[in-house]
Amino acid sequence: MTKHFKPFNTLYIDSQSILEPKGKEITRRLSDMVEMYQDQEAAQALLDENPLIYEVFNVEVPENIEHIQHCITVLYPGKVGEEFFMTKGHYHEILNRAEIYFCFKGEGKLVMQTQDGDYDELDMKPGTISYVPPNWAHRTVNTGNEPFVFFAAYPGDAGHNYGEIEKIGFKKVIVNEAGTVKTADNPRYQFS
Ligand code: M6P
Ligand code: ZN
Repeated sequence: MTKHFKPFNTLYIDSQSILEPKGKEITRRLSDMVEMYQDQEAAQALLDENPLIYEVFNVEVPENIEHIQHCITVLYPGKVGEEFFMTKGHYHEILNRAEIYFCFKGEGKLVMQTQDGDYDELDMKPGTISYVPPNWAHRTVNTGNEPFVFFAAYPGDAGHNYGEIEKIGFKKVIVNEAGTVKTADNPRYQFS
């Protein structure tokens, strides 16, 4: 008889921010992504405190096309200057791999772009299911005052490509402007 991969449950315990069983965790503090924020003076000033920006709790499954990677991200509230805390953001290494997000706590934006210059963003709140189609880079931004918690699932072989985004960022940045959430042009991005 063929030995199949066994089905399993994972439990996310929101009150403790833990997955059972525990998988690979990624913790990103300001020092891990300081250059990605627009206001470098504000970023440097916050470095002593080095706030925790987000944590990713991965469920361990094989990284191949037969499987579906899935994880919980907890993105904390806060700002660097006027720019809201955000994930680094990435294209998939295999560019045409899609992703699905399901938000269950907090609020934020899902910022997306393609390599040929398309840009889009979606609002996320508890209950929102967001579809990131193939070829779109994606980043989440916490625009609220509480942790923004969402589930993500994507093909097992997708991989993460941070290269270009780590240097330049997305076309747009999400900032606080007099108490409202605003999408502004990213000055580092070349507009044609
Ligand atoms: C989501 C998914 C993960 C990703 C995480 C953090 O949960 O897209 O694959 O790792 O967000 O985003 P990033 O890897 O861009 O820092
Ligand atoms: Zn992804």
